[in-house]
Amino acid sequence: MARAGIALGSNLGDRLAQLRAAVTGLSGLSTPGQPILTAQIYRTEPRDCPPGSPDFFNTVIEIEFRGNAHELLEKTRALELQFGRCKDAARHAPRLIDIDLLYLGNACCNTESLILPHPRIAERRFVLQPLADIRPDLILPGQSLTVTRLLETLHLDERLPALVSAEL
Ligand code: PH2
Ligand code: MG
Ligand code: MG
Repeated sequence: MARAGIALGSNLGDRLAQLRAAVTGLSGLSTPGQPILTAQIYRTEPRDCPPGSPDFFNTVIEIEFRGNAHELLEKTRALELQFGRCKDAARHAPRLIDIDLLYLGNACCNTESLILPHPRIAERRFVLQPLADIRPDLILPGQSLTVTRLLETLHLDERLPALVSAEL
C-alpha cells in the first residue's frame, strides 16, 4: 500500500461537475478506511496550451492505493474515458478531464507510458498550489525541497491561481 498523489484538471464543459465525478471515481480506488485528502479547487491560467484555451479548474487528491503504478495508471485512464475524455484530441487541447499520476509513495519509474514522480511537478503552479494544501511538507523522490518551498521558488510569470469557492 502506498499514498498516491493525483492531479486533476478540466477546461471544457462543466468543470466543477467533472472534477467532482472524477474525485468520486478515484475515491473508489482508495483502500477502504484510509484517509482521502482533497485540496481546494483552483481556477488556473492555461499553460502551454493552444491559444484561446479556457481557464482550467485544477485540484489534487491523495488516496491510499493497493497495487503498482501501472495498475493505478490503467485505472485512472479508464476513469478518464468513462468521464468523456477524447483519446485522439491534439496535445493539450481543451479537455473534459485530465487525471495525472503525481507520485506513488517513493516509487520511481520511467517507462514509455509512465514517469514517476511526474517530471513537471516542480514547474507547475497549477499542481504545486493544490498539492501544498494537502502535503505542504512532502519532499518528492528526487527533490530536496518541500512542496511549499518549490512553490515559493517559482517565477511569477502567470496569473496566480484563484480559489473556486466550492467543495468537492
Ligand atoms: N494541463 C496541461 C497543460 N496545461 N494548464 C493548467 N492551468 N492546468 C492544467 O491542468 C494543464 C495546463 C497538460 O495536461
Ligand atoms: Mg496533464
Ligand atoms: Mg494527462
